[in-house]
Amino acid sequence: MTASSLAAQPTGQAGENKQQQGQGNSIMQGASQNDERPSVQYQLNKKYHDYKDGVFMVRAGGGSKVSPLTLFFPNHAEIKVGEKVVFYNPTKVGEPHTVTFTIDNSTFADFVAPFIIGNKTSITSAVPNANAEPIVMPGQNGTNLIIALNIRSMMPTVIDSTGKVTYLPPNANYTFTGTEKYVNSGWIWPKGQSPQGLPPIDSFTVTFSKAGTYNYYCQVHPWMDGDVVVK
Ligand SMILES: [Cu+2]
Repeated sequence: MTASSLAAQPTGQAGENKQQQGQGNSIMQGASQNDERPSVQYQLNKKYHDYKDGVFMVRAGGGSKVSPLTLFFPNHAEIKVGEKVVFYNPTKVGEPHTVTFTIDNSTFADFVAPFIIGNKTSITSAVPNANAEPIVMPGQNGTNLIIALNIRSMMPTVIDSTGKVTYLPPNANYTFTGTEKYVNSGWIWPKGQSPQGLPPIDSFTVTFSKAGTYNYYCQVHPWMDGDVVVK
């Protein structure tokens, strides 16, 4: 729209626009708790807690098909020693999230990483005639590099105080001792929406056995973060 067409707008039309805005607002006031619009979700984050019988539910993501949300709801949980937090993904489309506790910064993990392979290694798609080829590029000393998904991001993974790495089954139920360097949920998908070939993870349950503040974030959307305060 140009400035001249704006100026030419009859005053009656501007009045109609105002009326439409007013109707929109009145619908929002009557929104239900299942409403996935961002404005409603932000309000829920402040007042909505699903916490009973020692289990605190945290939504990793949410939102509608056209506006998936990259936030934890609520992003602050307060529980008692020995209680659980269950993280799950209620998004309407297949958008994954992780719940990642990086207590020792040297254990930071990205979801893709370069790996060294011999330059004679040939890589062929496992699916004949698939429209797929991995990223391979020259590395140092005559090697090649392949870019691959990082299992320590995709799968539930724990690195303990000695550096020992343990992979947990999908939908893991893990008890945090408070001495870990790294605890990760793996990629949590909305139930039934994990892509073929990836671990079908739709939740992560953590029992906290020691008082403290536990900060976490999402590896896929690093601006998503939250904490669990255990008293
Ligand atoms: Cu995320």
